[in-house]
Amino acid sequence: MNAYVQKVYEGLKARNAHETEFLQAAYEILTSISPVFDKHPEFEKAGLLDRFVEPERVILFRVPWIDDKGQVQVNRGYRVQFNSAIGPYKGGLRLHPSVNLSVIKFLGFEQILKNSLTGLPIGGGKGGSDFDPKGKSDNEVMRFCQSFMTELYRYIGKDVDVPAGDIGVGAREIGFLYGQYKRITGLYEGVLTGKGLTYGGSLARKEATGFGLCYFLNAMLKRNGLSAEGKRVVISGSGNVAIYACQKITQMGGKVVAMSDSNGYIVDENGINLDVVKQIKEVERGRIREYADRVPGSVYTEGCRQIWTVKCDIALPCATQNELDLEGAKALVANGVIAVAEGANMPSTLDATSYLQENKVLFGPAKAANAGGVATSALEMSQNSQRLSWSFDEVDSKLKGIMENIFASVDSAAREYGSEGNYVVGANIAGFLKVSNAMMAQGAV
Ligand code: NDP
Ligand code: 2IT
Repeated sequence: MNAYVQKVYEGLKARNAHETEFLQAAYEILTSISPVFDKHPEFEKAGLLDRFVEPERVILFRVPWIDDKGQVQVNRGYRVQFNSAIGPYKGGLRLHPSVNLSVIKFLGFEQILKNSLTGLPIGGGKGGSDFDPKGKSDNEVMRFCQSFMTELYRYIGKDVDVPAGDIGVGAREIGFLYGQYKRITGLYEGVLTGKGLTYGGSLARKEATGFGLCYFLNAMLKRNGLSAEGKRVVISGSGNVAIYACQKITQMGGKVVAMSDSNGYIVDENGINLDVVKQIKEVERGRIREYADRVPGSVYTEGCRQIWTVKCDIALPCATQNELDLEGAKALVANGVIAVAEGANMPSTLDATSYLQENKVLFGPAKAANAGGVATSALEMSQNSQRLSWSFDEVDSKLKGIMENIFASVDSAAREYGSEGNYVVGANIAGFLKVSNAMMAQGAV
């Protein structure tokens, strides 16, 4: 590693020793972009990396709300405004009991480079809470969202910071958050993305991350003389990203044989019936095990980590961070996997990623492969500013073009920096070049 990069990383480690997810993301990014600092010694004098690894602002707040029994509950809310060099902060809100500052900082840090890769003018941010939406009534979720926004509203705005969905935040939560923002500020503006179609949402935003993942995968396969046609596919998760990845890869001729949730996974050798998954997950908010009760011949296994032992050609981790570890990577390689593309953020551990790459598995890293969601969010922002709505096909074809451009720039940055075929290095460098250029131009801020 470049000596300056190493020094910054050591300092980061000392200051944030307990932030394991953040340090994991930072280690991968800093290792990848190290050669850029060899080429640009002027970056050190400008303290560029010292600034890049510190969020511009961290907002941490109390979220009190009243449950259905009349009892006051308190959660912790976060918004990390990491980097605004190339545009207003942009990134999702996650509601999950595992949320803490380390998780939000890793997501925000990744988001800077992901948003840069889209080619659109959006900076990096992320937020959320340790609130668990599972088992809560609609009214409880509404009261939580209203309380969360009552604190957050003063820090966001259509040209300041534009949150969106992530784990546990979909159309229902965005609606409650939007209503409260409007009520407090009196502004009808595109302050959130992923909105409902009747109040400023964009067609194809719901589908965008999963579809975009498949467009990226397709470009990566094509570059290597391959295609998704006739391939066996395993997808972890059964939420927003997993469902629309399943839909698109099936259209591309792939056969999805397994999906999961945090309790376990199902295998259906006939190919997943996505209508059943949508009914269970989108309509009933149920568990994936119910699929086996409804689809004869399918099998449910308790425990989600073993999903990687299901034989496949293509694996799409679409659930959460570190869900694919070295053991999982070994099982995939032993079964002849040819490609892994990350729908979730940082789903592969560092050693899993290295193992897959060493074994010549095509590896599409999250910040490139799942950028279709935030890219389409930026398209939603454009539509809101214009006060126009584009058709599904118009948004979808822009999304496809963006994902193909992302692959091309990742591929060429990897080559330019002597790491041909290493799309992790390519994504980190390509994303960083634009942000570093903007930061240098804007002076020591
Ligand atoms: P959802 O809440 O819709 O779905 C999440 C899925 O992942 C569920 O199946 C959930 O299972 C599973 N999951 C969540 N946490 C865990 C865990 N700790 N262990 C095992 N399984 C878990 O979220 P999304 O589909 O929106 O997000 C999935 C991933 O994609 C996340 O990493 C997110 O950051 C990333 N992403 C999302 C984008 C978007 O536009 N929504 C854009 C880019 C990336 P269960 O129901 O049992 O909790
Ligand atoms: O991780 C992500 O890119 C998202 N959750 C989507 C962010 C957004 O602003 O659409």
